[in-house]
Amino acid sequence: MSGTIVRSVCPYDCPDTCGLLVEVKDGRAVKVTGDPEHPFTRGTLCPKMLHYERTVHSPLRLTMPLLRSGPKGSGQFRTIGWDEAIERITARWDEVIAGHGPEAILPYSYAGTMGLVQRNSGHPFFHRLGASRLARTICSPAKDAGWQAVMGETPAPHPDTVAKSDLVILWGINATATSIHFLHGVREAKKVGARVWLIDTYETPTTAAADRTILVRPGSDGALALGMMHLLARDGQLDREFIAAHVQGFEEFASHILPLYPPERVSLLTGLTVPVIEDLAAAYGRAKAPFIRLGSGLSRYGNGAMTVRTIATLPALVGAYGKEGAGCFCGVSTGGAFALAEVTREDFMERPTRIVNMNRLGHALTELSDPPVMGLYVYHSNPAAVTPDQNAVLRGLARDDLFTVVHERFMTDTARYADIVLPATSSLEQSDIYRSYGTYCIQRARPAIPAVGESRSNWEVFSLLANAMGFHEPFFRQSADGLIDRLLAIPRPFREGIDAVGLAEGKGVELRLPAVAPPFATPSGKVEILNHREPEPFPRYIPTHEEEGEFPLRLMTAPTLFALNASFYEQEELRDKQGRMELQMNPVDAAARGLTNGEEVTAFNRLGEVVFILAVTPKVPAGVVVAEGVWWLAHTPGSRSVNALVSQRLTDRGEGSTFYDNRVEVRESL
Ligand SMILES: Nc1nc2c(c(=O)[nH]1)N[C@H]1C(S)=C(S)[C@@H](COP(=O)(O)OP(=O)(O)OC[C@H]3O[C@@H](n4cnc5c(=O)[nH]c(N)nc54)[C@H](O)[C@@H]3O)O[C@H]1N2
Ligand SMILES: Nc1nc2c(c(=O)[nH]1)N[C@H]1C(S)=C(S)[C@@H](COP(=O)(O)OP(=O)(O)OC[C@H]3O[C@@H](n4cnc5c(=O)[nH]c(N)nc54)[C@H](O)[C@@H]3O)O[C@H]1N2
Ligand code: SF4
Ligand SMILES: [Mo]
Repeated sequence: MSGTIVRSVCPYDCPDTCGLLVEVKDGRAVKVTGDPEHPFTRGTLCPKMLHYERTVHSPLRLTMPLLRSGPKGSGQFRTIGWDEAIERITARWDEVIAGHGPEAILPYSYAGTMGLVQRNSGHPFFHRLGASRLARTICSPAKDAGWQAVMGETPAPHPDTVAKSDLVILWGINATATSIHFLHGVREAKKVGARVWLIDTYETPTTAAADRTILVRPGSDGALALGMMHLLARDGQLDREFIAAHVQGFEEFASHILPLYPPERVSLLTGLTVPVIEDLAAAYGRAKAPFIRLGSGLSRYGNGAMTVRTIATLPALVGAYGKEGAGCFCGVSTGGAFALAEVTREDFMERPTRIVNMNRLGHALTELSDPPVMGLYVYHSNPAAVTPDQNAVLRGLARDDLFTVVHERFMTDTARYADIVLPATSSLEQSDIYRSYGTYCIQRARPAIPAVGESRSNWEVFSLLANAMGFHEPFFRQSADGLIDRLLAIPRPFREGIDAVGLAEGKGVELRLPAVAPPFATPSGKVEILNHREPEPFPRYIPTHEEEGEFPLRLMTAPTLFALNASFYEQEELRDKQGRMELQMNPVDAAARGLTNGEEVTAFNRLGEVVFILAVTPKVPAGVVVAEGVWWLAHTPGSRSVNALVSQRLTDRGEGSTFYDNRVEVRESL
């Protein structure tokens, strides 16, 4: 190697939050590898990040601010300078505020970068402005709500403890795509005899990591968990001692709820046969240390929070919580590791402003009044692609009276609708501090290369905007590194005794592990099967939005191995690995419709129509179709991508997205 090696962090919305080694030559990143010293990465990267330098130095990178010169959506722009861009933005915002008040301005951001400073740097600015706030609930608030209803703030076990398990259930997670480093521990467990079950709605690539894969009817996992608990109780496989000491409400649950879920009924609800349900329950009951790794897919339904709540109840019945190698891993919450309020600055808000749910952007842009949204500022998110009800979102973005600014690395589907596009730095060009939602690591990154073109980081742009808007708080004039230093100067129990030298050197270091053992971090100190703070006191099976629906096929909007949400589509090689934008369908469903493999088909429902290339495969059960990836419109066979088929309905708790709770019919494309 002839370049310099610089440590960095994978900025994407992935539970692994890998440590990177970046080889830099003449100010360019030439090679990116996994950091062998990072405790979770252990030197390997996923297929998406193997050539991150191709994203960072892509010829498609935006390098100059742009001003729209054609109709919205046409992608016609001319370059302008930063001064002009900032002047135009603030002048137009002044007009919007004069006419409609500051709440007519809506920020829209999510997780293009996960670094705490860059990700949250718009909050202080928009709080100070008095803009509408965004409820950032597109990902997994229902999962959090479900977990919290039972376990409160109880932390997740260390992900590596899965290696000590003798039964691993990968439940609604395509870990090969979405958390590949977690499988390291799973392989360790297998080496010493653990069995691995995968529960999904179709045969994902993660099937290869499992001894046994079972496919449930979409959204029915809560019923499966109830069926398992019914059998554990019937067969005397309960940990009575643990229940007596550490569980709230079990007796009532056992007498009122569990009798409602005999295997025959659960078979009807889940589509699994009685013997499969019996096998799973018996394996779970027999295991010494059963470990559930719960994904987010099954929480993106009208019953998503209740499903997670029900599954979170299961380990309590066999005393798996607090036992090494056992329990349930939903995700790590290390928010407490940093004083994040120092970044988000809610105190800059004069009064609590309106909150708009990000899943309902289509509604917000087309129907909201009092005030209507007149100014939209999008940063590190691509709502034209990733947000439910694409047709409503695009109708909104096409409004001539809407002033849209998009801060992006690429000319995304959303950026095409902007009045002004601002070029964004990539993670290798900016400073940040990262925590993770899948590991207990934190890591600091400093720029590895100079900014590409005239691109600027989120933090820098908000500093410019704050200055131009006349916000005189010194907060807006500090550097991102200054703010990171400040965060690190505020002590937190999570960071006590950590490897501060390693952290300063840019290494991934582990936080102090919180105890998972009882008493649990719930109001009662127990696992709360009974929870009176919830609208429903006990877990039970509730139907999905689309339990019965007008259209016959249930649509899975699943992740792909070769992209992350709508990111990585700039890399042609990764696109090629996905092939074309496919819809996977069972041979029986294809035959019934006279459809053949490889042809163009149109999937449709009340919300829209999307053209896919049909992939006929037995890996998908009859009655289900699967569309992996969130494609950019430029690469689709038609004019829309999958989220044109996804509704703006929300989850039972947490106001989350319901990406998986939709139905379609499919016909040959004309
Ligand atoms: N390669 C890749 N990695 C990613 C992402 C990506 O798009 N691609 N996205 C990132 C993001 S933002 C997130 S939030 C995480 C999410 O990663 P996960 O936690 O894995 O959740 P999902 O990706 O939503 O869905 C996982 C699986 O749930 C299955 N599923 C859907 N409905 C049901 C159901 O009713 N029951 C069961 N048992 N299974 C069901 C889907 O088929 C899918 O295989 O991954 C991150 N990592
Ligand atoms: N059909 C379907 N839709 C989905 C999902 C799905 O599985 N299926 N997953 C859903 C989930 S779980 C999530 S979390 C959302 C994710 O939604 P998003 O967070 O919007 O999606 P990403 O594609 O991860 O990132 C958006 C953009 O951020 C830009 N970006 C990256 N770094 C920076 C930066 O430092 N500054 C700026 N200004 N821009 C930057 C990237 O170029 C990228 O275009 O998508 C949701 N949508
Ligand atoms: S596994 Fe996740 S964190 Fe690691 S390199 Fe891939 S996307 Fe980044
Ligand atoms: Mo997500």
